[in-house]
Amino acid sequence: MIDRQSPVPIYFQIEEYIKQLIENQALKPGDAIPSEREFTETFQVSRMTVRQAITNLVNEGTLIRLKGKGTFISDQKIEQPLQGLTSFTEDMQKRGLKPGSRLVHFGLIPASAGTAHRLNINEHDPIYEIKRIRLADDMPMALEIMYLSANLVKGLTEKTVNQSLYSYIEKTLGLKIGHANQVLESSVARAEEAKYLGIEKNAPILLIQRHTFLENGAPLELVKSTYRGDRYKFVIDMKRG
Ligand code: 16G
Repeated sequence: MIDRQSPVPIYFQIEEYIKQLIENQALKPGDAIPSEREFTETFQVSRMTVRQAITNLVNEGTLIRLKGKGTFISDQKIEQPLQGLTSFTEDMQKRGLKPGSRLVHFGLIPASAGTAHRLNINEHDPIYEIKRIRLADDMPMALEIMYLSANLVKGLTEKTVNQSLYSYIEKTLGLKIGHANQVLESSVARAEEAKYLGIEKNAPILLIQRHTFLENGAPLELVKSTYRGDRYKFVIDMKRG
């Protein structure tokens, strides 16, 4: 399996070998990989070389090292395309995952000056403030905090926001969602986010802020989403010129 004549470094060949095992599903997410000793014996290479290969795979997120337990295959990250204005429910369904929500907070409050400005309503107009954990196959993926004008998105209840909000807006209310501005930033989980997402405090997260508009130009929602850095990667196709 290891080609000592090859100009490809041996540690890199070991990395490729482990990746192959994952691709062939000989090793699945959550499985432990063989110990450093087993690798050195199988490949007849130094422990340093094996360690280098494993460290590289840990650093790129393919493997995860758990103190005192060993090294395991990480869960595959969800690839989220950046083009296309889709809902969480649609994104999960496309991947064959079961979408879900766990409502953390639902309130009807008066808009602050800043939120009113961004939603193009008057200060103190009623807005919904909704916080929900988004689930894929019952696993927490993201935490969303959103603000919507109650005079535009009428009749929201705790029950409706446990299902797809976009479906309620489009199918029940007959509003047409047009476009959104989105900003992505990297950050680390604060205590509250860590608790809701089931990750360690200070674990890497992706912060996404979306400002969505209807086709007629009216601002629809202000959303701040916190995505788990260990479960998500964002991809985009780019054209030159
Ligand atoms: C996504 C959107 C959010 C939208 C929600 C609707 C991002 C960053 N956010 O989470 O703005 O409100 O989908 O999802 O993509 P739903 O229709 O499943 O409720």
